[in-house]
Amino acid sequence: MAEARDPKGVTREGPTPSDVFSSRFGGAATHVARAPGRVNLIGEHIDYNDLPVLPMAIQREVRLVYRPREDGVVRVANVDPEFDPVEFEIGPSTPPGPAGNWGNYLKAPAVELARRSAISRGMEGVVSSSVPVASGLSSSTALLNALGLALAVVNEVSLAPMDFAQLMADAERYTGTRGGGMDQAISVGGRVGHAARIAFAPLRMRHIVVPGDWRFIVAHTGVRAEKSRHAREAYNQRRSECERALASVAERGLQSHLVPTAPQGYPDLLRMMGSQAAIAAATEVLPAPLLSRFRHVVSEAARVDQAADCLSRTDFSGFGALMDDSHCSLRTDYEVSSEELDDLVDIARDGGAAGARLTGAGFGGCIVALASSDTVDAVLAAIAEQYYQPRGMSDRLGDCLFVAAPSAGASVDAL
Ligand code: NG1
Repeated sequence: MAEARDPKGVTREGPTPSDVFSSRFGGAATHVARAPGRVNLIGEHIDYNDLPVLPMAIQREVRLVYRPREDGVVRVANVDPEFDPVEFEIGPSTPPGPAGNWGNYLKAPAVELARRSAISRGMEGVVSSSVPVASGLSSSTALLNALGLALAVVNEVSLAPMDFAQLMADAERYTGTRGGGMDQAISVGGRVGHAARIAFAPLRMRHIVVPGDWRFIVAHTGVRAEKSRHAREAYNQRRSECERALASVAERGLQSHLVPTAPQGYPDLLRMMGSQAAIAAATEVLPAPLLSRFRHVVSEAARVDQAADCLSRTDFSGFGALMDDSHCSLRTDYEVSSEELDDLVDIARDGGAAGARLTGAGFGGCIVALASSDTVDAVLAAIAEQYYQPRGMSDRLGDCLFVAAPSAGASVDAL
């Protein structure tokens, strides 16, 4: 046993990945694959509607130390004893384990790679992670990307970054969540010092510099957003509500000759009708709660483009105001916030943040708040004193509260 210090300074008691590797598999790992988590700055619950989002990769990451195997077997252990070791044979129809099992996030990329190319080499490896689980920071995708990248390298499958990200997005649906493609794309394509505007169908990414004096604070409610369990149902339900809303508004558009042909998805609908006419048509045909879901999707897409502009022009208060509007829309129209998320958002704003919002899927997890290099300490102190202290969570500050650093995407290195 030793004190393991990951490269980002999160200190954990327990065996190091190399200790676990040698005791479990003998010898030493040959490579390390790493994939970062992400914080979404704005554009929530719209990636699965093929509308653009604006996240950045963060310094918290999943690391997988591994050694290739000549057979098609994958054996993976985790330094965290909460997660049992996993072993399976690579194949296009490897069945998933029970819902919520972390092994599904290891099988997912293996199955998807096996469906696309005849991969035959496996690996043995050990996972460690500094991305808090079920927090809206995309820990599941970081795990999936790290294993997927390792298997791609081991099998000499070479893909352009966005093609690989799309493959990983398709892979994640194996776990039962009908997610969008934001997390896989930013975890693959993140760039130091940059956020990225990501657009879909086809997947593409435009990096935008994060001004040097902007600080994005991430604060965890302490409530896990278990998307692999109950929150998955709520998430998938939102997605099907969006599909139903789109179908009704598109039909209305056709009937009233507002669109020449049936729109193929949200981007098409908005291109043909414009946001205002789309919301007006929705108001005529959609029942609650579909109307409010639709209003969130359309208004959030507009906010992403305005926010990308604010970022490019270093319009700090403009960006903050859009974050506030996004939270309001997620709380009232999309109904994915919680009392704890709302509390944290209020505390951050009252403490001097330019704007704050829930980030990720919601139902618990984290908020993101925008501060400047001058106000960041005051905002951090307000959150520590008013949220964590009264809840007896002050000893968990290191895990729950941090300033996100715009970081690089996934990579593999020889050890
Ligand atoms: P998180 O917060 O990691 O559960 C999920 C989806 C994203 C996106 C956001 C909401 C997955 C892997 N991730 O993220 O695609 O839809 O919710 O904006 O499904």
